[in-house]
Amino acid sequence: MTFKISAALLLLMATQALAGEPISTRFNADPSPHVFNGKVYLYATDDASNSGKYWDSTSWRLYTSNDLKTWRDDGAFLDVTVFKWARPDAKAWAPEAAYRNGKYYFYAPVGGDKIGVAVADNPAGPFKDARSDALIDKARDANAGDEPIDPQVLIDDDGQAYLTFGTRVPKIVKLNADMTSLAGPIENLVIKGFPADDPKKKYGEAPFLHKHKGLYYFSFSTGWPGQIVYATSKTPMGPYTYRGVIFDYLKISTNHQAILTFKGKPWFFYHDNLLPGGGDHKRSISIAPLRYNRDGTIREVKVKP
Ligand code: FUB
Repeated sequence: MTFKISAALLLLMATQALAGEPISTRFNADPSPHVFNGKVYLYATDDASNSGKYWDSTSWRLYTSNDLKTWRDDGAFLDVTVFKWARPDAKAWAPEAAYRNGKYYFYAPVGGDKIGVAVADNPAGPFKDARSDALIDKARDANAGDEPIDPQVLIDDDGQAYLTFGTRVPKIVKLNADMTSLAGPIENLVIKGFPADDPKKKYGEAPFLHKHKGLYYFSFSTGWPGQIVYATSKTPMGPYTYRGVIFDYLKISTNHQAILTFKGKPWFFYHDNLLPGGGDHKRSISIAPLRYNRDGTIREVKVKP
């Protein structure tokens, strides 16, 4: 009995210590967590190497963990020069990764107007450009939107992959099975039912599409500053219906989330300004447990007293 109580207490303490704490002492942002081969790979924007005045880093950072408690900094595993079509000083923003058929794909917003895709045999790379041009190019693609950034990929149970991205107007497009080409037109993702009494409830950035018990959940930031809110649909392309808030405003200009199920439990990844010297451009990734209610709605994540 004594042992059982101690073990339960220890587990509780570990969970509490975990929630809301930066995973690293190095500035990082825009979490893109994935489980590959039983291990968590967290791809991120590198805020430590930016000027402190803007998000002008040119490389991405990788962290890995076997338990979500201890994190290893695997370094600047990739930078924008992997894409020969990109300017070497192009800003490297919120990344995404996906696995299919033995290959790992890295989706990279470059310069604010293009999304590149790189491919590797290993989740930590080395990655090489999977094409000779960008996967999404504002200047080339109809309906790519004003700012094609923040790519995120869902591979559905039937094998169809979807890419979402964009600021102010959320975009969604089907990918071919090669994961490196578009399988259809870029469409606006429609969200209905925003609360009429709150004009701040609208799409801003950070799209994230996931599936839970057969329902599609589309979460995103409402803007600058932004809350993380979500909408649901019975079909991946939508239309989606607004459902509520997952995570409240932060004291920084951006909010950017991801949801990962690891060992059967859902986790919420986000960034904040909690490290010493932190701020709008010096962010730090944290995680917290995510909970669904029985009716499928998501409980608001609270990490501060
Ligand atoms: O890190 C640069 C930008 O800040 C991202 O693309 C946005 O989602 C916001 O987090």
